[in-house]
This record gives sequence, C-alpha cells and structure tokens, in this order.
Amino acid sequence: PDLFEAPDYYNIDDLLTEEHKLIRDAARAWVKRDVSPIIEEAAQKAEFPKSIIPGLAEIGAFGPYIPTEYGGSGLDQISYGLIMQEIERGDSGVRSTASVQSSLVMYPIWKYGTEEQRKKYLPKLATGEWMGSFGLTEPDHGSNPGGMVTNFKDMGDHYLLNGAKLWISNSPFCNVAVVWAKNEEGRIHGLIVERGMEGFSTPETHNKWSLRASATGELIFQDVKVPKENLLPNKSGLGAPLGCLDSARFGIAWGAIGAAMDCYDTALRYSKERIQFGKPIGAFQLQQKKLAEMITEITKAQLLALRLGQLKNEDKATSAQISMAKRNNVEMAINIAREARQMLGGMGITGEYSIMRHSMNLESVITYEGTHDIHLLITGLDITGLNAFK
Ligand code: TGC
Ligand code: FAD
Repeated sequence: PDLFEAPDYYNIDDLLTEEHKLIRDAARAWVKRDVSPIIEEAAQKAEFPKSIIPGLAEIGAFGPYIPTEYGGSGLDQISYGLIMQEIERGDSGVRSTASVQSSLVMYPIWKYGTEEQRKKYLPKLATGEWMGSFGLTEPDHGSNPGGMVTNFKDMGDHYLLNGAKLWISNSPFCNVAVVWAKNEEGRIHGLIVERGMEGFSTPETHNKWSLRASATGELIFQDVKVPKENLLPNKSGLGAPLGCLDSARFGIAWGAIGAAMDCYDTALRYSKERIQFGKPIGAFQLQQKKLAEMITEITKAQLLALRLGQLKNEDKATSAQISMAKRNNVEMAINIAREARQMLGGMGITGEYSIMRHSMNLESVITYEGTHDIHLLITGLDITGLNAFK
C-alpha cells in the first residue's frame, strides 16, 4: 500500500486556498489509488501506462490553466503546480506526459494558434482522446535549439516539412505533434503535424535507464505535406518555443518537490522501522542529519515554488526566475533521492520502494527542459548582463 504522508513543515497549507487544497488532495488520492499500484511494473517493463490517461484528464492534468471554453480547467498557476507536484510524487515520467500535453502542446495552440485550431485540438487534448508531443530538440541541436535544421518550404497550397527531432516525450503514441521548424528565410515557426500524414514517423527510443514509464522517441519528417492551416500564426522566432518551456519548467519546479517528498517520506518511515544495533536507524545522528537536511531543503523549495506561483498568477514571473526554481528544485530532489536511497541500504536499490526509480527519473529531469548548466547560465546572464553561452 502507498502510505505517503506529505510533509508540510512550515504550514504552507495555510497559504493555499480551499480550492487549491481540494485540487491537490484529489490529485493525491488519484495517484495513491491509480498510479502507485501500477507504476513500478510499468517502469520495469519500460512501458507508458496508457490506462491512466482518463484519470490524468479527470484530475485536470491536461490544460489546468487553459480556459474552460476550450476544455481546460481554468485554474490558476498554483493549482497547476500542485497537480504537477502530486503526479511527480507518483512518477516523473507520468508528470512528463502531463507537462508535454499541457504546456508544450495545448499552451502553444492556445497562445499562438487560430480560433479554429483551438476549437479543433484543445478539447480533445484536454480529455486525453488525443495525445500530443513537442518537437524542438534535434540530434545536433539540444541546448542550442536556435541552430535547428528541420525546415519547411511554401509549396503554394501546402508546406513541405523535412527534418528530424530526437528525445521527444510521448512521440511513439502521439496523435499530434507541435513541431518547430525554419521557413525559407530561417525564421522558426510552429506547425501542427498529425499522425497519418504521409512521410511522418515516430520510432521509439529504447534502453533508457531513466524515465522508463514515459515513452520517448523521434519525430521524422520526410517530405511531409502539412496543410497551411496547421501553422501557428501568432508567434514566431525562438521565443515562441521558449515561451512554452517557461510554462513547462514552472511545472517541473513544483513536480520535483513531489519526487523529493516521496523519497523523504519513505526514508523517514523506514528509519523508524529498521532496527540495527538494537535501535531504529532513525535514532542515529548520521541518519537524522540526512532527514533534517532533506526536510529543510524541501521546505525551501516549497516556498520558492509558491512565491513563483504567485508571481506567475500576476503575470510577473521572469524566465530567469523560472530557470532558478527549475534548477534549484530538481537539484534538491536528485540529492534527496540519493541520500534517501542510501538510508534504505540494500532495500533501497529494489523496486519494493520508489526511491531508486525517482533517482533514475530525476537524471532526465535535470537534463530536459534546459540542462542544469544552461539554467545556471541563464541566471548568470540575468545578473551580470554578460552572455556566457557563446
Ligand atoms: P537567445 O538569443 O537568448 O533568445 C532567442 C529569443 O528567445 C527569447 N527568449 C525567451 N522567450 C521566452 N521565454 C524564454 N525563456 C526565453 N529565453 C529567451 C529571447 O528574448 C530572444 O527573443 P528575440 O525576440 O530577441 O529573438 O537564444 P540563444 O540561441 O542564445 O539560446 C539560449 C537559450 C536560453 C535559448 C538556450 O540556452 C536554452 O534555453 N536552451 C535549452 C533548450 C531547452 O530547454 N530545450 C528543451 C526542449 S523541450 C523538453 O526538454 C521537453 S521535456 C518535457 C517533459 O517530458 O517533461
Ligand atoms: P547537449 O546540448 O549536447 O549538452 C551536453 C552537455 O553540454 C550538457 O551537460 C550541457 O549542459 C552542456 N552544454 C551545452 N551547451 C553549453 C554551454 N553553452 N555552456 C556550458 N555547457 C553547455 N526535447 C524536446 O524537444 N521535446 C521533448 O519532449 C523532450 N523530451 C525529453 C525526454 C527525455 C527523457 C530526455 C532525456 C530529453 C528530452 N528532450 C526533449 C530533450 C532535452 O531537452 C535535451 O536533452 C536537453 O535540452 C539537452 O540537450 P542535449 O541532450 O542535446 O545535450
């Protein structure tokens, strides 16, 4: 059974509204009931558990902040963060699926799309009837997406798309992909590519040791004819995909807290039950140091995320503030996972407990949506005004 009890050392619940708590508790209960019992096996088999898609839609994980007229839940940013926290408490791979669907597929269609595109795609994405993927990264352009070579040509009545994207979450089963490509002038635009278009294929990437319950793959375009009405017209340039990333990175800053909470809670319980040298291991100072530092770091991360959520609700959060929270909170979580794993001794390496899975998952989370280094450089640029990227 999933015995998870969420830590709240600084009574942060008092800063949330009743609605926030209801949404958070519903997501928490769903993870306990429908994710925890199946997630270990899914990760071991390296399969995304498609059976949870309707549940994700039900708890509002697909488009939490997208207006209700398009099928979203019309919630605020803190609610979005809390939903991501709870899902990642279960598994980072499941949260990835929700992040991509909400912030990388629904968000650009909502923000940069036409009214027809919003009406055609958003309601089906909100229910999970259609699943989406987001193609920015290429084999030779990861941290430097502006160098992308995927391109499209105007053929009069349609566009002709060529190129390849790598490391794409949800690609193997997506119905639609929001793909970033350059036009003949080298300007980046978003295109909605649908499964079934001739020349479009989505091979899966195998042998991952991380994020095993999430499907990752390629998006390959060989002379794909994309209807002109599938171009997202309202924003172009690298800032368009990066705007989506801001929203997804915000969700990850909250999600990572969930993974850390789960590791801490598991280690705390284990430390009271596991007896060595005639005492619970939690009675030894070395183990208390680990636990005390974990709860301190979780509390700091919670406050960072909450303040960022307030700023985001007021539309005041800067990209650099989001980078700081993503970077800090993921590092916090990966460090806690590692310490917690050690506290469980040999048991910590098995699938009997969630910690090793979180630990391996977080290796992807610290790399995707901008690596740990890239977010440091974004902070560095913001505070000095000096660009150390190139
Ligand atoms: P640079 O010249 O700095 O900027 C180009 C244009 O973009 C604007 N901009 C932003 N706009 C919105 N939000 C942001 N965060 C922005 N950052 C920059 C900027 O103002 C400029 O606009 P304009 O109008 O002047 O053209 O760009 P650069 O080429 O120097 O690159 C720097 C940067 C920051 C883009 C790069 O370092 C970076 O962020 N790299 C990381 C790439 C990344 O995060 N890829 C993620 C792929 S998606 C993914 O990983 C999904 S995993 C999902 C899951 O499973 O959960
Ligand atoms: P590189 O950019 O080659 O970086 C290699 C190393 O060099 C890193 O340590 C990096 O920090 C460092 N480095 C790079 N540039 C600099 C610099 N200027 N200064 C100092 N150090 C630097 N992408 C999508 O578009 N859509 C998705 O859905 C998606 N899902 C993903 C799922 C998983 C499981 C993973 C692992 C990745 C996913 N990605 C996705 C891709 C992800 O965003 C990239 O892996 C990430 O941006 C890093 O790019 P890269 O792997 O090419 O590494």
